[in-house]
Amino acid sequence: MKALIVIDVQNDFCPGGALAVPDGDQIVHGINAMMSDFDAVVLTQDWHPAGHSSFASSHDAAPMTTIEMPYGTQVLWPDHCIQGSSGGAFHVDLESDRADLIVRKGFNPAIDSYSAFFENDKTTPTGLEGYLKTRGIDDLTMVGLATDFCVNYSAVDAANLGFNVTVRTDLCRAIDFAGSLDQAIEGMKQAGVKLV
Ligand code: VGL
Ligand code: ZN
Repeated sequence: MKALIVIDVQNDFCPGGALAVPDGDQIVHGINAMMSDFDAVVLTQDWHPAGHSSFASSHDAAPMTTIEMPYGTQVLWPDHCIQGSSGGAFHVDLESDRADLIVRKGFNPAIDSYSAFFENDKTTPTGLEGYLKTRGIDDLTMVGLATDFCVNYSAVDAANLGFNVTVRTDLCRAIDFAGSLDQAIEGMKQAGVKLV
């Protein structure tokens, strides 16, 4: 059984949003067109409380700088995807009604969560592994935003959990900050993720 995992296709990651990914909105129609090819469609939604610890504004720091957190280095982002805000909503053209499951992540004020499977401490699970495995799903295709952060972390975790993982790079877009895209591609390849 196979699932399409659609990562964070939300207004704040699209042009005009708080953490806009270049051309982030260009993938939406291609993603909609794929949905009927899968046994399950899962959407993820970055979903932070106001004042989240991944926000530069919470540390009196400039966006796109880094700090050390108890779980490792954390990039500090502009405020984005605040719970219930229009920036946190899915892109209006994404056919979100077709989702079997919506996974929200990043709701813990003290820990960021790029991956759909684990928070950035790499131990706190979101529950998605259990959902997929209990539905008999072993094959995942990932698309969405951003290639070098949430798609990357989700794909590597999924491969490490034993799923067969393909990333459709044509249906992803990257932030590409300080070499993050090249690093992400290398890391995904090493984890056994198929990039097509
Ligand atoms: C993401 C940075 C912060 C993503 C989420 O969806 O790639 N990036 N929060
Ligand atoms: Zn976030």
